[in-house]
Amino acid sequence: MPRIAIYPGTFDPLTNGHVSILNRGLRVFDKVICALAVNIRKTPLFTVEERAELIKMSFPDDRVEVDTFDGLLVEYARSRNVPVILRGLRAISDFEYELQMANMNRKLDDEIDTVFMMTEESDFYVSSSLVKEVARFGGKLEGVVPAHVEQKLIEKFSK
Ligand code: COD
Repeated sequence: MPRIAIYPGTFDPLTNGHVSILNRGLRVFDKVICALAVNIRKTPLFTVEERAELIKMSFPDDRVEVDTFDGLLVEYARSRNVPVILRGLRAISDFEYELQMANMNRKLDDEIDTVFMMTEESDFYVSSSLVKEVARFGGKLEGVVPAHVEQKLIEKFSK
C-alpha cells in the first residue's frame, strides 16, 4: 500500500515554507496530495487555477498531486480514502489554531490523523499574507517564494 498524505491549505500563493513541508513530506510519504481549499473565509488574491498552477510548476512530478476541495476537509480525506493530513507548524500562534483544527477533525472522523512538521529555521517567518503585503509595495521576495511565484506576484500587482 503506498503511503499517502493530504497537505491541505489555501496556498495563496505557494511560499518556500510550503515547498519545504512538501519536500520533507515526500521523504516520509510516497505521495502527497496538495489539496487547495476552494471556499474559505479568506478572500484569495489568486484564483484556484492560478494557485494550482504555481504548485504544479514547483512539483511537476506525479508524487505531488494538486487537487481542490470544497466543504469539510475530513469529508474530502474520506472521499480520497486517505487518513493522514500533513500540516506545517511555525510558531505558538500556529500551534493553537492547528491543535483546535486537528482535534475538531478527529472529532468529526476519528480515523483521520494529523501529522505535523516543524518549519525550517529559514522559513519560520514566511507566510502567504506577509508575502502579499511585501509584493504589494514592491519589496523583493528572493529566497522567500519560488522565482515563478515572485514573477506572478509582480504581474498581479502591476495591473
Ligand atoms: N513553514 C512551515 N509551514 C508553513 C509555512 C512555513 N513558513 N507557511 C505555511 N505553512 C503550513 C501551514 O502551517 C499549513 O499547515 C500549511 O502550510 C498550509 O498553509 P496555508 O496558510 O496555505 O493554509 P490554511 O492554514 O489557510 O489552510 C486551512 C484549511 C483550508 C486547510 C482549513 O481552513 C480547512 O480545512 N478548511 C476546510 C473546511 C474545514 O474542514 N473546516 C474545519 C476544520 S476543523
